[in-house]
Amino acid sequence: MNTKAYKNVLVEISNKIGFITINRPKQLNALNKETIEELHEAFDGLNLDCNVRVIIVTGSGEKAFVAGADIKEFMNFDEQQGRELAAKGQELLFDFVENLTTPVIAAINGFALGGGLELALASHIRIASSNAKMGLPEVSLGVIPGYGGTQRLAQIIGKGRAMDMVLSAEMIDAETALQYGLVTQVCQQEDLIQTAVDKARKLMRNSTQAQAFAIKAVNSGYQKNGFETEKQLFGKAFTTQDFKEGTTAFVERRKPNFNNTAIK
Ligand code: DAK
Repeated sequence: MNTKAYKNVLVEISNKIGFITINRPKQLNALNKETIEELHEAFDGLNLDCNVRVIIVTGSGEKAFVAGADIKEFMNFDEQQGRELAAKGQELLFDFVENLTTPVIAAINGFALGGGLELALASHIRIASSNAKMGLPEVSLGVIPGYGGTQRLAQIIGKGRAMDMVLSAEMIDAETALQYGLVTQVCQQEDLIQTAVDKARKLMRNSTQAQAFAIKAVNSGYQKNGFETEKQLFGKAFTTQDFKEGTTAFVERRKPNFNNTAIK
């Protein structure tokens, strides 16, 4: 067994499975810039390692997979920084994971919100524990999903359900996620990693080369301009008063007071 530890991410290889654990449990594994960079390195390393046939990504602790991008970090970004980080984040992590040649299973062990759900959406297979809660709360913060969520959620569960989740900012539970096809399996939290390992073992019976081709073929049907539009509008959201209000309200633990009479 090999292990490599970063500051915010644990990496381990066991029986041809690469395990990545996002390890900021006190912040509910929120994705700051450093964690995104470490995740990029970790995924890249495992993908290039011939001994690794499947990657399982999960969150540390019992409460969260990832509770979103780190709000405290991005709340002071301007339009340019927002657009750049959206582009960089997508390139380094979300598009990167989606296009890996090694199958990636997201083992969703609790809250998967915002950027956390977007990471799960970029993964090839999603399995959730029964306590998991999933959602894209961005519009409650005055911003929109910026890591591919507006595109991948609709691709996976359909436009109608995606619109409902994105516009309401509401979370759904694991059973609803299963019914929507957002995840393909639900199990008890204590069984989650074993369930993901069992799935990984099943994947390993098949041709790695063919799986790499299949990932590419499936993804190629979804390459559209929507991702570009998402990046631009995400950046634009950073110029609004509502974004400042939404993120400040989160930090101050109060409800946001949006100026909803403003001209759109
Ligand atoms: N960022 C930073 N800290 C977070 C966090 C987050 N997303 N989520 C939780 N935390 C921190 C809390 O602030 C708290 O820290 P302390 O106050 O103890 O220092 C700690 O984690 C524990 O959280 P709570 O005390 O709030 O725990 P509860 O059980 O009461 O609530 C919760 C759990 C998951 C319901 C709640 O923490 C929550 O609502 N969290 C925020 C969920 C959320 O809105 N996530 C962000 C969605 S927006 C970008 C591209 C994409 C994005 C961003 C940027 N660029 C290209 C720039 C994506 C944005 C999002 O993900």
